[in-house]
Amino acid sequence: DPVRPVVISTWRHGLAANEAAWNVLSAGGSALDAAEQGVRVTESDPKVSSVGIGGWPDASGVVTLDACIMNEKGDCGSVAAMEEIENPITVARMVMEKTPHVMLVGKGAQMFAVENGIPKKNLLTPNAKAQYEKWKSAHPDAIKSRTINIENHDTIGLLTLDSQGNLSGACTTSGMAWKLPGRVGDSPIIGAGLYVDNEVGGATATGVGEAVIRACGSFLVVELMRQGNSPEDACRLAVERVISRSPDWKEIQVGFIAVNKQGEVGGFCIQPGFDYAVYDKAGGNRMFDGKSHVT
Ligand code: SD4
Repeated sequence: DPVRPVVISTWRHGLAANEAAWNVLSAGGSALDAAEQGVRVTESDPKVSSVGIGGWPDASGVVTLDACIMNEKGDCGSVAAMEEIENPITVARMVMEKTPHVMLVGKGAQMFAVENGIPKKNLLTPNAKAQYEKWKSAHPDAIKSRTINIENHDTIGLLTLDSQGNLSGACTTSGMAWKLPGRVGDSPIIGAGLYVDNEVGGATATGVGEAVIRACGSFLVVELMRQGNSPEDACRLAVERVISRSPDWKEIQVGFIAVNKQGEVGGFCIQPGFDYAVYDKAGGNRMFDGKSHVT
């Protein structure tokens, strides 16, 4: 096939994730394996402050992780508010493959991971701890308020089209820095942070999760592609829907990326500043600036 395989993922840290996903795909591996292996790189990079180890903690200083995964058969798995497990995407995949459930949260998700041989690990790096302490001393009452940081929202969502033409996706995050304890965003929610339909395409989201959840963002992008829109047009129309349901849209960022069954890709966001990484045969691994509603 002249187009396949294709990998697309959110933000600049997507380049390294794409590389790992591409290694799986170019060896003939599956879209699902590639999606998992790709985002594991980001989860395990302590320098990425919004995913996995090194992620910034919640308002009580605890790192909690959210992730979900979906394959070409429509199977899906998810974990949310999980502590001390470095690679939540792998646990999400285990939920998908080893249980009759889709989603496990909190202590139960962690117990399930440990029972399946994944060791617990401290995820709060010295740098993340220092950032937390700085924020905490500037916002002593923040745990009682709804103050959230909107800059640190660089979730990785990654979509794969393998050489057989199958689609999969993965999405993983530490969520919004300084979130209220127990808060879960869009990233582990199938249809919000991620959706894949093997007949149509896949989509994933980044940004303020509450706004994405209210619009069923990623599901909406896929449905818009089903109606004949290109990936970019579908992302743009979904961003417009998010805006129409978010009175605070001028203050928030939301971005979507998508790939369709033909291997075409696209992205769109509210505010300038969102970029995404695409890896394909024709162009190699490179960044694109997401077109934005605000220009
Ligand atoms: C969330 N969408 O928890 C995530 C945050 C994020 O890039 O970083 N998105 O709301």
